[in-house]
Amino acid sequence: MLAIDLKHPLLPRTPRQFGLLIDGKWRSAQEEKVVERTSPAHDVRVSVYPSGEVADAEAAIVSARRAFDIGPWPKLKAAERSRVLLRAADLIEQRAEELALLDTLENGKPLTQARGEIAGAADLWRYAACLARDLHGDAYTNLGPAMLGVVVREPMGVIAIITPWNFPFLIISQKLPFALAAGCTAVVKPSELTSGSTLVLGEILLEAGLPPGAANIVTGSGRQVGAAMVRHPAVDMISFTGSTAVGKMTVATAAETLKRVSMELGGKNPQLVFADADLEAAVDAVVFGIYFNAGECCNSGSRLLVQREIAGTFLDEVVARSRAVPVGDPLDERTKVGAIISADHLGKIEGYVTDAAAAGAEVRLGGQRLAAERGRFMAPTVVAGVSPEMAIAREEVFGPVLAVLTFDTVEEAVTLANGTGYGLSAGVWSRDYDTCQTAAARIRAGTVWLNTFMEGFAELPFGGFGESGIGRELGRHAALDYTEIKTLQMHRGPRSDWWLPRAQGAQSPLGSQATLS
Ligand code: TXE
Repeated sequence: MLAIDLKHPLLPRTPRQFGLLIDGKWRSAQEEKVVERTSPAHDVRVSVYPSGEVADAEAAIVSARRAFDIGPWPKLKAAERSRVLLRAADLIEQRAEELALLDTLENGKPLTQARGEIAGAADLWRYAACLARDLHGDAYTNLGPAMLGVVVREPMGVIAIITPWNFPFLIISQKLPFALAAGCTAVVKPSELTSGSTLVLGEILLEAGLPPGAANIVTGSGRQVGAAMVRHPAVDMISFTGSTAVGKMTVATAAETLKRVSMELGGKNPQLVFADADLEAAVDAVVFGIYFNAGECCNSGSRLLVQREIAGTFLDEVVARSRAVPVGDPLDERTKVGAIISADHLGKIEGYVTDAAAAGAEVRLGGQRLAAERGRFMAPTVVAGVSPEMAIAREEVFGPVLAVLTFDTVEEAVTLANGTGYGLSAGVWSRDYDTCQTAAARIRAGTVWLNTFMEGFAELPFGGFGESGIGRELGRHAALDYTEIKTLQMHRGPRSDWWLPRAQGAQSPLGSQATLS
């Protein structure tokens, strides 16, 4: 039975109350309804946010539109925008413990891990601040002596940002600072399960000097607030992270007003382990890859594809190390895997394992929820003997459940790797250069890690092929995605090219003389 410490000094005695941020002011929802969040690890009420309605979303959009059309945000010099983003990064660091604790209490992730995410998020705000200073277009001087072509990049406009519950503060920090760096204004809707840290970010942005309306935050359900943002004609672009199902719906609705979309959706990411790999490093990465964030991670390495000649011993070691993973109270600093986000989600995870077993797979470890004094926890689970057509091999389980398949050749490994509709990321483990390069070239995924897994850098683009999404976050592309291109064609010198030909030296009643240059 997992022990949960209800007397932990970091557990709040009373839930924290939040408001909506609209036009630089905090307010309650128009209908004064609220959403209460209970810690999935402790069953204690930790946060209360307004349950926004369509009218709140509309007020936020009007504010963001005004802040874009009238300014001042899009009209500021990049250096001034950059300074606000840098101040925000400093304030994020000053309030890091508070932000990490909120994400831990609302999501159930280990506090030690949440601290790392907040530090990573501050780095993203700084990186976006750098990009703000270097966003520029192109000049074409090769169009002949009479023409200068200038391609300018302008801010895209009002961005609706919709985020999920698995990395609340990190994911908003993969979007909002880049949109702001480009000069856009935003309306943000965090997940109704984990809105706390995003609302604290609102306080930080006001303190950092972001003008009213440049970033608005409306909490509430996806169906009400999120859908209203996607439909609204005054929104120019949607940046969404969440399920593939809602992502597809969002793209369809956004098409009615031809909004730009950036979609970061699910994954069913394989780790390919070849017999010649550094198996010690590979086994550690496999265990990390599936249990990090309790497997509630789009990049989770949820499929292990292992070469048949080492499959037996490698799998034994995966199982042994999985058994040793410390699951428990997220406030305990020794914990590596915390609670599952919701009761429904835990049931869904267990369902995948039950169905796989019924279809003939072998549950080598775990397979069900763990007995705990409070909260909801899933046992680290290893399912072997999985075949490619099983749901556990194709669908995103989003839990600490590893599906194991075997292969003989590089060809077969690549076919298995590409055998789902997703294409977010993959890991390849081999000491052979050719194996690594061949696999990396042929795997259809936005990121391929070679002899490492799930490392992330602000500089490197992140996003998916196929049903894993549209567009890229992070890297230079992130800020460019929030710009619109405008072409300026500038004639210089006297005209020499007339639509209706004119005689050399002919006088015009307009006072000009036709000249040939
Ligand atoms: O996601 P949703 P859920 C996957 C993962 C998980 C599954 C369901 O497989 O098991 O999705 O999670 C908002 N219009 N991922 O239900 O519903 C919603 O309020 C506009 C992968 O939480 O997609 C939230 O803010 N918005 C993923 C956000 O969309 C709507 C991370 C995501 O919620 C909406 C999370 C609507 N009609 C889950 N309906 C990843 N890529 O990392 C909901 N929302």
